[in-house]
Parts: sequence; C-alpha cells; structure tokens
Amino acid sequence: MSKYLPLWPDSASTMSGQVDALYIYLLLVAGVMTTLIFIAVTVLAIKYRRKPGVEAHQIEGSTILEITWSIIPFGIMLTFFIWGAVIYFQERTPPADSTEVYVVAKQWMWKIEHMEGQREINELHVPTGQDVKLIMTSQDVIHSFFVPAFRIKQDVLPGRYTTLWFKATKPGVYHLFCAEYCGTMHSGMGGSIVVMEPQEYAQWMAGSSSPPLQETGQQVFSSLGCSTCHRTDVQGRGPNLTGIYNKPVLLEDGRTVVADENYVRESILNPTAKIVSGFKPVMPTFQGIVSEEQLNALVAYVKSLSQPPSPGTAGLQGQPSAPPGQPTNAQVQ
Ligand SMILES: [Cu+2]
Repeated sequence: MSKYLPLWPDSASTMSGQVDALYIYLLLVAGVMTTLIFIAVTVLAIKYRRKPGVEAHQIEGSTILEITWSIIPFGIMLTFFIWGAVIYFQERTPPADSTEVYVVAKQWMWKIEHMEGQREINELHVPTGQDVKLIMTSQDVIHSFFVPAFRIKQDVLPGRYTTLWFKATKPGVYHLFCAEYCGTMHSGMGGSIVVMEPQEYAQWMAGSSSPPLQETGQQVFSSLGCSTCHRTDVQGRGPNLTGIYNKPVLLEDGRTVVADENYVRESILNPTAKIVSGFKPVMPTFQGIVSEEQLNALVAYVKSLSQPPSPGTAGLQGQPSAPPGQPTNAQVQ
C-alpha cells in the first residue's frame, strides 16, 4: 500500500497489516464523527440563527434521545478498545517455538546476541517466516526498540528484561530506531533489521565462530562457582535448576512465582528477593560481578537445562558436582 499512498512505512511483519487496519479504522471513525459534528454545527447555526421579530422559546430535553446519543458512540468507541486489546495481546505473547535473541541496549548502540553465538552491533539478521522473540535489557538508561516496518515498539529497561516478538514476512533491510530519549546521541542510536530468506540466513549464521550462548553461560556458571551449590544431579545447597524454567516455584514466604527470565535474572542479582521454599538465603549477590552479556548467557544456560537435550546442547546438562554430603538447606539461585 505504501507504494501508492506513501503514508505508511513498509509492511514487513505478520502484525503490521492488523495494526494498519486498526489505524485506518480509527481514522475513518474519527473522520465520520468529525464530519457529522461539523455538519450539525453548520446546519443548526443556520437553521436557528437569530431572526428579526422571532422570539426564542425554551425546548425541553429528551431522555430517549440523550441515552441514544450516549450509548451508540460508547459502543463504537469500545470497538477501538476491543480490537486494540486483541492486537496488544497478540503482540505481547510470543509463540512457544520462537527463536530467541538477546538484546542489550547502551548509550548509544544495540548489542545483539543470537543463541547460536553470533553477535552483532546495530544490526539484527533474521529469516523470513520465523517467530523471533527478543529478550531485551539496558546497561544504562531507558531505551526503546522500535521497528516501524514491523509495527512493534517496546521500552528496554535497565535492571530487568522486557520482551518483544515478530515474524518477518518480506526480505529487506528495515530501520531500527531508539524511540526513547536516552541522551546526547539518542538520535544516532539506530540500526537495521536485515530480513533474509531462510537458506541465505542459514549461510550467514554458519559464519559464526563463537560458541552457542548457553555454552558461554555454562562456562560462566562453572567459573563463578554456581555449580557448587546448584547441582544438576541432586539437590545441593541451592535449588537444582534442571527443568525449572517457566515452571511455578513455591517460595519460602508461601507465594508461588513463575521461573521466567526475569526471575532467573533477579535471583542472580538479588538472591534474597525470592527464596525457594526449603532453602536458606545464603547466596551472595552477583550484582556488579556479572556483565549484562554474562547474565544473558547464564539465563540462556538455565533455560537450556529445561529443554530436551538436542545434538547442539547435549553434554550441557552434566555439571561438575560439588563434594557429596552437602547440607540440604540453601537458598534460591
Ligand atoms: Cu536509546
């Protein structure tokens, strides 16, 4: 459409058509309403204008008329809400089999980490026809990941993960903006989303020499000594992390939370925030010790412990064990 009517950016994701349709609907309804109001103002101003020799007389209201003109527009406005909410929930809910990509924003660049180990700066390569879930965090201030051609935008916050997903439909290079004022060079904090045909993408990906993200995570896990308490064979001083991802966890204070990415992240940086039932708050914080990239790798590793082993991840499950006979009391990761 944008070829003939250059009011819209490129439309290159499964979501963009729906967002455009809602936008056009909003414009149409607003246009019709505005026209009706202007016609009414003009007609009534002429019809009931002051005429010489004619006295104005009081007109009493009509309850039925007033209820009608309140209820009908209310119903019309509610359709905006319902349609918008449906799109919102779709945009908020990444499909389960999405490819995951980690994004770290910092003044003033986008750092991208693929699960396969590929890293990029200010560029994100993705294949067409694949659901891609972005797990994003910021190293400093609030940024916002905005791809107009996909009709997606999400704030990227320091200290937690926010997510976003899309499925690109058309090969091409699309602009990535930072849409939250983040300092002097904010306007330069752009990049490109490079959408490729799947075979071409596989070729590009094959050029990677870095180890997969969860392997990096496993190395960090061992080198920081996490594996001493979080054993994968038996319950150690800290909870066994095998199979916990996205599962409910019963906490010491009686609450139940889902062990999602933010939970894993918080448990590394602020271990006493959520103590797993049956464990003691003995884990030290890793705030300031692990970088955002290492955190992402650790989160990817913990998640990999909940996936059925595949050829690529086999062997990641076995951790060097801590000495036997550990006390069973320990604390959340
Ligand atoms: Cu920014």
